[in-house]
Amino acid sequence: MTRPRLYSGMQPSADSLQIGNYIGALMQWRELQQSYDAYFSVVDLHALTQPNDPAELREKTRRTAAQYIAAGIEPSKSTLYVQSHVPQHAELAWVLSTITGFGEAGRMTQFKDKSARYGTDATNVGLFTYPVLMAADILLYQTDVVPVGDDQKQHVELTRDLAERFNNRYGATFAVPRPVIQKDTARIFDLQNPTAKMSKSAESDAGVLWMLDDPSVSAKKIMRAVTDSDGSVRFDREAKPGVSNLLVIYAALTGRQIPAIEDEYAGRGYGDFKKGLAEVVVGEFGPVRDRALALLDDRAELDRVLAANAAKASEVAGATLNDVYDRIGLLRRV
Ligand code: AQP
Repeated sequence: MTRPRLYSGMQPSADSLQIGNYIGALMQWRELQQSYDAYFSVVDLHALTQPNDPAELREKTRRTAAQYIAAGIEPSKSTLYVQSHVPQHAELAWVLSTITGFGEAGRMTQFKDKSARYGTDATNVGLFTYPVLMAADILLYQTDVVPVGDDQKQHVELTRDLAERFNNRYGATFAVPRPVIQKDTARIFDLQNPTAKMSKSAESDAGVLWMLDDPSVSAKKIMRAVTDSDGSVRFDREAKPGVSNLLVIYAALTGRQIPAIEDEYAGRGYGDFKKGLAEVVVGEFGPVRDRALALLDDRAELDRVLAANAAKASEVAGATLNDVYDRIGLLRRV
């Protein structure tokens, strides 16, 4: 029986992923690859919507791929590749942009937020068409399921609309994907500013736990995490966002339930709790970090794995794009 297909990706927007990426995405990808025919890409074309130093972008791309593998994505089981290695992504994005309304793209809240933040002059057209490229990523592989955070749900809805529009106009071409929204509990917040999402592009490093941080640095950041003056280890998102965030991290990494952790630390204060969490974090990420660094020590082998996976992805993507070109009436080169 063929397995349903799944697509997801991350931007190579930092030297290291942060543990929100791990808990919110990679841990789930690792599980899902067992039951889905999974495609995981490092979306370097999307990362071009931000300013990049060319050498750094190349480095971040390799590092992101190495961290996928170190976190348990198996390149022999899943198709793990770099987006720009498969040129059909950019080609299909162009076609889809011609059936996307200007107003429709303008309603995307991520674009509205980012363009408001950067100002008109610093907002590029790529940021505007970002969701169209994302639609192309997904539709090229006849994807059934897209695991995303709540913030990306609107982009998957647009993808569905574009797939249905194209199918209605030109006949059944694309599978219409459905989003699988990660649970809210999978959302990790900044340790210093626990109402803001932990993010690769956070302004300050102190609130971000990087997957490739030295273990002693991670432990220090946890010990300095913002809490409150109440003193009890208790989950209350509204009143105790800092402690609640730490509890969510603890529970996600250990697979334990939050009430059991609250019981364990009842009456013991934040120092003990943070020490316990630091041990959990170091225990989880120490081996991941070692594996990622070992993979980065043999770049030729990493590049070979990425090339083989890109070749596999290109076969599927090429077949979809050929079909699209035929249906819309492009004269094919003989
Ligand atoms: N704090 C988070 N908690 C839970 N999940 C998170 N993800 C990101 N941050 C958290 C999930 O990780 C994946 C990464 O997607 P991305 O790299 O395309 O961009 P993003 O969501 O914008 O992630 P960052 O780390 O905040 O990157 P920058 O700073 O570059 O924008 C997604 O599945 C996301 O849900």
